[in-house]
Amino acid sequence: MPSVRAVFLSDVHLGTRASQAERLLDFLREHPAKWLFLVGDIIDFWAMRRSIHWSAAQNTVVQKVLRRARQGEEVIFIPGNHDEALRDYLGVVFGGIHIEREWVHCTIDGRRFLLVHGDEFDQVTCHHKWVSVLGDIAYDMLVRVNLWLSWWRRKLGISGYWSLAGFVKRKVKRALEFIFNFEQSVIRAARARGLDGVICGHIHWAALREVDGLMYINCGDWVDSCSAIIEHHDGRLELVLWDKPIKQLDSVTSDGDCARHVFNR
Ligand SMILES: [Mn+2]
Repeated sequence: MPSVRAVFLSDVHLGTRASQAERLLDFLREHPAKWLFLVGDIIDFWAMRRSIHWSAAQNTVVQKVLRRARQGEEVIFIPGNHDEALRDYLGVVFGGIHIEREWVHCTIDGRRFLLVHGDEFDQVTCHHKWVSVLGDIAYDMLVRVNLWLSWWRRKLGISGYWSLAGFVKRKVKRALEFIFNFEQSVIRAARARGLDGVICGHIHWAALREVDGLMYINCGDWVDSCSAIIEHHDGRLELVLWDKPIKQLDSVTSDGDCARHVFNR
């Protein structure tokens, strides 16, 4: 029996240097499943128009996915905006992989989830993958850097005060508003369809929590956070961060201890 019932991945961005293909391979190896859902932006055709970075590991990711489909795993690919070229092939099955615009996944305990990439709910046209929240220490550091900046501004005869921390705070506030609006609109879509929640990607911000009585689940990404959602055999959904040391990547790993962070639910 596979180790989990379902695996949900999004935003792998194959074809770019940032894609964490080795880590993904390591994760996939340990998570054979009955269902494999690729929730968009798996291959970054946008970036590949400018330049292509296609490593051996990225090749292996494609091979492994095809192999899993061949060996009977149900593989569903929901194209995102970066692989929207594949949206011309909705309903098509190739290599055992089903291309779908959206999907409703039913967990073993009977909950029904809307699967979409999520770009259709993105109110802002530009792509917010840089989103991050600063902690107190970073804020403190910014204030100090700003003192130094102000000193230089005075030296250079630039008038007026400009706050770096203020600038970052405005940015973070806008980022948080963006995430909030995104969550609200995907949840609204799931509610309109009478479902129990949504599983999406797109904003590179992994999440698994209740929003207004429905489940908001985001797969995160394999560019920065290396996160995935899994469904256990009892229907329990879990957010997994795959940030354990990989031997091929750094040979100086201390004890090979699995730093697999498990979030609630
Ligand atoms: Mn996207």
